[in-house]
Amino acid sequence: MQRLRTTVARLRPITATQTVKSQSQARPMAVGGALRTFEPLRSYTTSVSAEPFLNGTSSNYVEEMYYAWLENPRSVHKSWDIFFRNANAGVSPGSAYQSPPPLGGAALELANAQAMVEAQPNMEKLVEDHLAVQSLVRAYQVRGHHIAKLDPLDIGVIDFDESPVMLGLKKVGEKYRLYDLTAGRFYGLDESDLDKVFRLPTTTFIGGSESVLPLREIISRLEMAYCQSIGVEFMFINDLEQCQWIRQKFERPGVMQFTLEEKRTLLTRMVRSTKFEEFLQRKWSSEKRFGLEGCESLIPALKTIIDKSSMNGVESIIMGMPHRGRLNVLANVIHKELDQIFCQFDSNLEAADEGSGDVKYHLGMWHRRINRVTDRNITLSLMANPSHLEAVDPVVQGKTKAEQFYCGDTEGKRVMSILLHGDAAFAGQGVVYETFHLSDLPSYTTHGTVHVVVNNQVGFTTDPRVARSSSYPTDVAKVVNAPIFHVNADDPEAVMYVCNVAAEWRATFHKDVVVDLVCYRRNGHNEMDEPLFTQPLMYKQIKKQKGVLQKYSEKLLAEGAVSRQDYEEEIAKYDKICEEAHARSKDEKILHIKHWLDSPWPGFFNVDGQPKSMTSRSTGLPEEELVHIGYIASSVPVEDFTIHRGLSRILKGRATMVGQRVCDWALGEYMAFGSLLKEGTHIRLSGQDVERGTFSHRHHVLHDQKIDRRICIPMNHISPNQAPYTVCNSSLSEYGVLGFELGFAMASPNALVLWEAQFGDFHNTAQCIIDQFICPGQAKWVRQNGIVLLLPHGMEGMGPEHSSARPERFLQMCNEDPDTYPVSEFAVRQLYDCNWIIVNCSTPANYFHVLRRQILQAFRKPLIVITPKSLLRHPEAKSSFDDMLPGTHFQRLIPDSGPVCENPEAVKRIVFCTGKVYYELTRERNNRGNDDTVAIARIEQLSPFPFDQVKVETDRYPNADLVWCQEEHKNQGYYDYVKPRLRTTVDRTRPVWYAGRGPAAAPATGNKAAHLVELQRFLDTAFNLDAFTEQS
Ligand SMILES: Cc1ncc(C[n+]2csc(CCOP(=O)(O)OP(=O)(O)O)c2C)c(N)n1
Ligand SMILES: [Mg+2]
Repeated sequence: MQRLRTTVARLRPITATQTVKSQSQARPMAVGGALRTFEPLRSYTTSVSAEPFLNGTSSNYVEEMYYAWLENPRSVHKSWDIFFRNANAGVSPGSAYQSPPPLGGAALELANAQAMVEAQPNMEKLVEDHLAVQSLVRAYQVRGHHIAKLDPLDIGVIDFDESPVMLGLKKVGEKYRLYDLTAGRFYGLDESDLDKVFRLPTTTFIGGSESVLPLREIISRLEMAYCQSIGVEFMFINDLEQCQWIRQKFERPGVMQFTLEEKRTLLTRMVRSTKFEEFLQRKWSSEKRFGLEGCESLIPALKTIIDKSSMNGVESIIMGMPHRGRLNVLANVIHKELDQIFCQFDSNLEAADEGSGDVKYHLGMWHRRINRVTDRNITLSLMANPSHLEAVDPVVQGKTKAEQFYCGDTEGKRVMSILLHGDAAFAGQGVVYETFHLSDLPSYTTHGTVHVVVNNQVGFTTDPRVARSSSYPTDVAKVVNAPIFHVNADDPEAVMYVCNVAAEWRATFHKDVVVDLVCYRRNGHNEMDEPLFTQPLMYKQIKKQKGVLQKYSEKLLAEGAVSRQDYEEEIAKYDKICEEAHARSKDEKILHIKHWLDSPWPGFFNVDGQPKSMTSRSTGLPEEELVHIGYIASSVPVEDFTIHRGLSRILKGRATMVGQRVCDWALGEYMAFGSLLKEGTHIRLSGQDVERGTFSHRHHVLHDQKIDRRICIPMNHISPNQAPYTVCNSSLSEYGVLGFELGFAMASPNALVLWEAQFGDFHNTAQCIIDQFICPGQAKWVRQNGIVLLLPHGMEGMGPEHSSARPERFLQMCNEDPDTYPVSEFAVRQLYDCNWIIVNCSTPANYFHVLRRQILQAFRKPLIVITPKSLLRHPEAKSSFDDMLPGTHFQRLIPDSGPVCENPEAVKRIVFCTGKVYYELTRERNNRGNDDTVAIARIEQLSPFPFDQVKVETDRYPNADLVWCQEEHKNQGYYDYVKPRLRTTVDRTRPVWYAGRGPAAAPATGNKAAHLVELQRFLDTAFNLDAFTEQS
């Protein structure tokens, strides 16, 4: 705990009389004076290289002169010319100076030379002193945050890699000399220089309108700007304009002054934030609520960001946040009715909606209101989220992107996102990094997110010392050059200031920014936890800590900014509001989860929130439309565009297929996308390498072979009034990108949003999005979502990776009862009741239909498509246009239409299968000549299970035994899912046999020969009509 972060404790303010009256900001300095002295000096072993002379990072007039000299050595005085030449040659600044050559006639030359020799020591000292001042300024800008008074508890758990910055006066002999602990060096300035006046570098704004200041004042102002309640971390940003912008926001004298009205508003917000938690504590002392105590200034912080953003034209803000302070944010930021929040504490409340619901501190909310400060409309939505910390981050980004997209907000001026984080989660969860990496990608950027970290310096029971390796929990943000504003949350005015700057930063540069609210957690992790078990010293300190409201109200009362009576009235007023809401909440008997919806879809459902139709329309298309889309898919619809020769062949092949009225997989997908676009449905396909397609089959983006970055997307040339098509290669992330697409799909039901995994097994790094959002989203949050997952799958002898999309996992999470034959066999009803749809199509036509059905049906369910690899080019995996014409549908089951139909009674076996193995089975059947004794039926839609259609097949072949055949290992694939359902279908009157690989730990063998042996073995079993006789 006592791992001190700075030497601040060793320093004491200098007492030397000040010769210049401080012009610094009106805010008082906590240390009392500008300079600190220290003795004895700690010895530092860390060697930090001193800043090299003229290294380009120090920009003052010397630097300007240096650049002028670089361009033209004659443009500067000769003495500087020599100085720079020597310095450039590696001579140290102190030795770089040489007297210049004589300038005039002999006598003059002599006199001048003499004068220069005499002036030399002064000149040298002058240059060195200015460089020293410049370094000093820079040291504060770079490392001032290390000694800012950020921690309300002052227990400093931050451990900096570098020695802490500390400027002070070190006693050397009789003199105090200015010393930089970090650099481990003297600045060449001493006490006697404190009252000397220095020209300020152009890289600082501390002078305000003055260009020169005494050294003492320079230091004082730097301390004021960088070492009070705000620690600004920004010098890693590699953009001079942005650095200058930040400098002027924090350095300009007097920037942190607030009007009386602003202070009162701030106090009111603090009252609400504090009293809300107190009220909950009073009423429900034994309920978990993950209160905000210790970080009450979060509420004014968020409100400030919202006010400022609204002022800058933002109309909609999408927020994501974890448990801490969530109820408070709902009440005081989103303005959820208090009675609706309070009634959530009543465990007897009956649920009015379908689904299992969720706990109160996970629910979302959507609210449009007038922003009182700006008098403009603003929509706020807080996304529902699971317990999994940070998982909601990419989802918020995706939803924000979608809203920006739908309102044509290409620069993020109208829609923005705010993400809240805990300190432990922000540092620990990889999805934070993945989300940051989306922030500047063209198809994923939301043009800047404001991140707010509730940095209470503890995660559950774990200290930061063992929870992260970085100094700050926010270091991850540096990867995108986001400025980080650390602020002591016990200083509400400082909090308000940085939040204003953060919102302005976002509005100006459209880049991410982080506000790190350094605070504490007054209670345990939740209100039931005992924090003293694990954080004894910290909590002793916390127990002594005055609440921030008390501190701030005392400050305003002392300043006379507010009267005691007004303050007390404000408290009483809010208490009354809470009490009245509490009384109303008791009348609530029913809990409507629908009232907690974060993404309403106006107009999509009927007034009762039900689908407008429960019939299934044909998903087929007229022939001329298929031909037209086929033509686009096989052409380059722009002039003078040179495509690769190999691609020309592919396009020619497509044209031939269109001529023959058939589709392969890629063309089937083209037909589905193209027709939906034409009908006005936006399509967004995202994932790694999706533009070309991992298997080089898709080619939705054509690249001009002669002109760099010239591309053509034929899918956007289908028809003049079509919806736009977005196809985007993503960053190499699954968790982040799938979360993003899920969020995009939440914004509107009228878009087909697809995420494709490079190989199906990679979806497991996005498991959290699948398990926590996609699978149970509707049950938890009554929120439908039509996202499509394309998961390449298939055992092709390519080894254990890349073989399995793990269909068993998805199937295991279906909400359907395997032991009950559905009362209603109505396919649409089944779809409506399921939590997600899982298909493994064996034909391009069926893939085409299922994609179209996804949009044409009147409700939304996630669709998991187990997609093929070798079938993309399999000569038999083609569909005739006949299977895609008007009147045709997605086939949940494809029955055998071969010779077995002629005499079904003679059929000895029905082999049920799904996906690619069908082609292996038919080939084997042909080879064996079993065409009239073994029927093969393909279950194309695994979930919801087509009980009715399976029954038709089992009834059709009354003398056949039932076999499930799969290429996956027995403990994987579909067997465990299908078997009980087949048994239920036949009322358990017939056994279900298994033909496939045995159980295994890995999805596939790494040995191609072994793969082929396994394949042949299970095909033998599938067609050996005696294979199961002994077992029966
Ligand atoms: C991904 C994930 N892992 C673990 C947890 C369990 N958990 C809940 S809160 C918490 C501590 C969070 O600490 P921090 O992020 O600092 O937030 P705080 O509670 O301090 O506000 C943990 C580990 C979780 N919710 N999510
Ligand atoms: Mg924490």
